[in-house]
Amino acid sequence: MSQKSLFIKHAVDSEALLFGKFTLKSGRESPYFFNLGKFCAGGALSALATAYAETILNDKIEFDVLFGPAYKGISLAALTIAKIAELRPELSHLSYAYNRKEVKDHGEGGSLVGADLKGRKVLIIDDVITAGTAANEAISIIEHAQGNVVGMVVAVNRQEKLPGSSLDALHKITEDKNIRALSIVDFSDIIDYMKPSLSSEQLSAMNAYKEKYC
Ligand code: OMP
Repeated sequence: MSQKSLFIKHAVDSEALLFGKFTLKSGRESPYFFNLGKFCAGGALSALATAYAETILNDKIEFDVLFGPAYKGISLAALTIAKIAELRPELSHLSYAYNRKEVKDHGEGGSLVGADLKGRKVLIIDDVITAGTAANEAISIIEHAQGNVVGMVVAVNRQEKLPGSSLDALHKITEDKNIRALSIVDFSDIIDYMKPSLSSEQLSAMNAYKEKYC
């Protein structure tokens, strides 16, 4: 089974990938939803970390720090950087960082935790990209800390085109910044893999959504 198919199978088994009617952050009504929070069992999380780690390693992207934006990105960055060290011990020096949503005014203070970002090559890890709002916020945080963003990896690229652009948010943002765009799977992979298991209504809703927004 390919890495993409295996990931989609895990997502369906964990009920992270659902089909029906869902309202997105953008207000759009979508026939599918990917809820990464459902990867909560140890085995599923290990498979998730492997899928991210292999996507990153196969790309051969060079980076120093894996940055996971709060909240969901935090555990993703920790799990994935540990999995990379497990798969490739020579990369054990790579580290991770994340932001807090609330600035801490005691102890070490500040809103960034983990590896220093200043002057380092930073790869952003996140769950899903739709309109790119979360991605742009993460880029601002890293640039403010004088880190150099070198790429972005997501589990699911929903491939929805930005208004007035021929590109989806992941490719528009990464092309504008001249950085790498990585995803474990895209919306089109989900349609391909799920085709035999969806009802004809579900499949036509998925194709209609793709036609309208992608
Ligand atoms: P953007 O910030 O618009 O790119 O949307 C990404 C965010 O939308 C994710 O981090 C989630 O909070 C949420 N989301 C999902 O988790 N899964 C989906 O399938 C779709 C969305 C969404 O609302 O667009």
